[in-house]
Amino acid sequence: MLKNVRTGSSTLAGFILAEQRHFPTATGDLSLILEQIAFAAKIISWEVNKAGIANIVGATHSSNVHGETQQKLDVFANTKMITALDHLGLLCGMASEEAEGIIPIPDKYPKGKYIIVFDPLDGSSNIDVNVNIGTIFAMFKKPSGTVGEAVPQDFLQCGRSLVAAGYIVYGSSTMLVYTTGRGVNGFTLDPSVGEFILSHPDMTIPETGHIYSVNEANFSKWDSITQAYVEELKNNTETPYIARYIGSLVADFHRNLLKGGVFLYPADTKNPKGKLRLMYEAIPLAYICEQAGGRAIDGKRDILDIIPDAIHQRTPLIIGSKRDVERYLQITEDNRAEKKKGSKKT
Ligand code: P6P
Repeated sequence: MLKNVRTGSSTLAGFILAEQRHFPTATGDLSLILEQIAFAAKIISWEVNKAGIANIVGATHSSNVHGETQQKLDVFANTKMITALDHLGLLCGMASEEAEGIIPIPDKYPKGKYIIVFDPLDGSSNIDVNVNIGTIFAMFKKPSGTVGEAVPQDFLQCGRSLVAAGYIVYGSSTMLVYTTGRGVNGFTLDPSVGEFILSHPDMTIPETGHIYSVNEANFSKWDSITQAYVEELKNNTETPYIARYIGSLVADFHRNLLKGGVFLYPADTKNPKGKLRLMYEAIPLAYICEQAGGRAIDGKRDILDIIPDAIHQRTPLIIGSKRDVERYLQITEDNRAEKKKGSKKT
């Protein structure tokens, strides 16, 4: 339980240092990386909030590794994250949605023991219509524990090995939410002083919610389990659910974290492995969600138990209030039992 914090008067830097005291072997490396991420977030927030004026909105003429047209802010945010971190001597490699391979630490800088994966600006297709977007990050230690350049295999760790995860949501205000394994805390940027201030201490997601977030235009592409699950949410007479879907993962997740509910981007016939990215979208949000008392699965397994095969691997994602997510597993189990019973009769 979080003690001795004063909401509204604790800066992110002060909070990070106070938290560090709970890790006796801490050297301060992770704390500095987190503060540099916050520094990059402030710069990205500034650009996002003036995008329409500075003509930084809109697409570049380039596309990322996935063939998606890169928005100018995508490229800007990616660059800011890299340059805020690459010279610290605390990281041995980075991976980003905006880069095909791993991003090496330049030779002129020392290497450290941490690895970071991030989506510099998720939901960027919403930039032009002024809808909330976000940055997502997750951090691991280099598996062998030695320093030196990270190799691709070093990135392919399951979420249970995470040392930190967080996101920044750029909306009506800019919020940074993160965990290092001792609960989840949220900080709101006060632009008048340029500081992230503790505004949401010890965030917990309600055990069950009344919000479901999914793109129902894909209904006909889902499997029968997913269709039955969403139909049940819509027709739940005990606690009527409402539909809220922004089409920006960080914004949809953040609302459900605060209010309770479930977000799902299931596999479908168009995206049989799911649309969202495992390493730098699902795993960090799953870590945060579990730390806040929720749950995150790919439809069968906990997201945090999945060992990635590739940095840009996609996954189905069902994430949010524990009981809402577990209902999906229950429907899956019931369906399996029905089929088994049916097969015995024939
Ligand atoms: P759809 C944004 O492009 C994104 O990657 C996530 O932020 C968001 O949750 C999802 O895709 C929206 O996808 O197919 O519903 O537009």
